[in-house]
Amino acid sequence: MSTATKSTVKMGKHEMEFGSKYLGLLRDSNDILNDVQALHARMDEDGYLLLRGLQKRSNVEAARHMLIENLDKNGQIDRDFPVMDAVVKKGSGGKFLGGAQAITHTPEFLGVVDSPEIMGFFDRYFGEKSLTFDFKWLRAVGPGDNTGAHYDVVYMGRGSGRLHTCWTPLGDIPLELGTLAVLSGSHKLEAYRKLRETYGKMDVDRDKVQGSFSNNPIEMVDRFGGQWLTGEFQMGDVMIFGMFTMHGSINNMTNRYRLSCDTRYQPASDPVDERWVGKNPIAHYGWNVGKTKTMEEARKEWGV
Ligand SMILES: O=C(O)CCC(=O)C(=O)O
Repeated sequence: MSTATKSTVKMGKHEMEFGSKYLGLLRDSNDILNDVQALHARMDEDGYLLLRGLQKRSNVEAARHMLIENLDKNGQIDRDFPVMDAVVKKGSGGKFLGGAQAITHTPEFLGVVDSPEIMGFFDRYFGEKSLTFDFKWLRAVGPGDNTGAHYDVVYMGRGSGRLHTCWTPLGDIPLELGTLAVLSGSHKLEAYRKLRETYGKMDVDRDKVQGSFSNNPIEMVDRFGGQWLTGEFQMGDVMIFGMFTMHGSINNMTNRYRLSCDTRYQPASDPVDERWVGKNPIAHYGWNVGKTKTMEEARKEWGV
């Protein structure tokens, strides 16, 4: 089980208490790490795999250093504090660095997300050679920020049905820094079926709808069931989940950057979503371009 030092967390404007029906702790799957069948059964049951210390801590530390040095060069770090604490300079805020190849294609960064540890894990998990997208999602999440609840399929659903996300903390992340949270049950509970068949069929570039389903975690549990799960993370840990596991993150309540990346893996023999591979991946091209339907409007149409 994960540990937690706080008894409540906030996601957007909403507070949730550990031990209530809304919030619990993630469980890790290290006990079954070498049993591929058990890992698949666990993924099917929980919708995620938390693997502690899968990556080498020294590799993650090197990527963290490189990233903070880059933010510092960019004037985003408050130098009144130790630089490696990544305290956000006044006037700077959160930064999405997805696709910023000057950072995401450095040996330090690739040394984590393309490491033999993670590629080897997915080779074993899929029972065949795996590949990872060339596009890498990287986040420097600023004070007060969080990510709303969503399924990843709406952003990258054009290729393999076996695509998985791997969320990697680039630093030790206590709850107050804003950890990843998954909505257990959202990948398979019957109450989520309509949601999976409407929202889950959407493609943000084709349909021009906002991508995030909700920033109200309480409403989701009350309407559809399941429970939000989160916990503290250390460098080396990874969270792996499928395209239909609803997830988001809790608020960063500190003055520091929460640094993490999310990268994608699939069997190499499966079709690949063309937006995310190649020397200069196309990435999103229609999302938030021109007239965009709000999620509120779309949800009304879908009846969810
Ligand atoms: O790190 C976050 O805040 C969100 C991560 C996410 O959405 C993902 O891993 O797909």
